[in-house]
Amino acid sequence: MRIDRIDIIRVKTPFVHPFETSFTRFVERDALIVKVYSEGLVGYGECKAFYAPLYNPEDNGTCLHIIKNMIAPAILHQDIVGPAEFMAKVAFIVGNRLAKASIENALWELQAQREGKSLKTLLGGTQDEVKVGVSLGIEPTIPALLEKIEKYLAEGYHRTKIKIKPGKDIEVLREVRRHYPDIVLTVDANSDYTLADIELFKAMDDLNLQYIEQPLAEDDIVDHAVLQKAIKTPICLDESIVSVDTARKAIELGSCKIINIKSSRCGGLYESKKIHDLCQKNNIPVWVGGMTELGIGRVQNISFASLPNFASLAHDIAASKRYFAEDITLPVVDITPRCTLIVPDETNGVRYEVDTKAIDRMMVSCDV
Ligand code: OSB
Ligand code: MG
Repeated sequence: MRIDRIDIIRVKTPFVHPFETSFTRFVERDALIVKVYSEGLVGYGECKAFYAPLYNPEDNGTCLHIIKNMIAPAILHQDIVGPAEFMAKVAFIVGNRLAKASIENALWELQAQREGKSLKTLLGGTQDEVKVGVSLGIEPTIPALLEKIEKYLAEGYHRTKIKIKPGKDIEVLREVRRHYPDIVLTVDANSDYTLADIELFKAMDDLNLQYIEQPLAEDDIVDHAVLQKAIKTPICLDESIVSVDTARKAIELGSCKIINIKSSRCGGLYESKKIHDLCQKNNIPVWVGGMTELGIGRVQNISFASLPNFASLAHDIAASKRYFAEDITLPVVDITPRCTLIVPDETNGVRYEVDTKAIDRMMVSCDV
């Protein structure tokens, strides 16, 4: 497919409720949407970067620069067979995976349109619907958190994940467990601890957590291996896994028993499918992580989650209304009464269109 033109649209929209993690308190989603034009078709991609480099090393400013000044010149007016060839063409750019993934995602969309196939079919998905979990931010008080847990349990969410940070961890978790002895419960530390906190994680073994997500620093897969050997609760790596190679090393070292795959963090769906396949071979269950996506990214996550090794665990792909009052797909992503998401395919009539009017309403700037 010939790449004719790329637009980069910056949008902003408020969260319905501020989302606090160990690294920031998000009040709005500030995002880049890319629009790739090819031979009369348009493919959209959502860049998952945030307003500042607090979770990933990239942010919207660096992604805008890399897409506009490095990726676009490398592919404009060229014929590119698909995502694999795109990744080879931009391999000279070190890192910058979120920027690459946004364009890569748009190329998958274009390929789906050209071949008249769903993204699920292109990727080799096998599941018709996927299970949904909720990720809850840090709340000012335990009662406020319990209220949120109650709300999402009532909606049927299959797993409750709680963000923790030093000082707001074990007591909060014990209280949650006391109120809800049987729910599927996980925690996400977003890299805010070190091996000096090993006793804290040993204490968490009593809480029957499904996993502890990313307790230590992003580049600490050696320390994660030490921690995993010292505790029974499975460690799930998020930030540490940025490529099939980092996944292989983490598995070989025994740094985790579960991996959260965010395709954006790994440069796109092409690389991420390889991680999925590697984990399947090694009996490492995977689930699809979230980046508080708008609809375009959210829908792609649903299709990715249809791959077979994603079947056992719930995903951070909530209903859009968990984060936003307004979104950029038609229809807006919503859960079934079973708290699942139906994977769009050629036969089931589930289709999402981009709501271009909603994008226009949220737009703050546009680079062509
Ligand atoms: O660590 O999984 C994370 C949100 C922003 C940045 C990092 C993370 C998260 C979440 C929310 O946990 C996932 C979602 O519901 O989109
Ligand atoms: Mg995480």
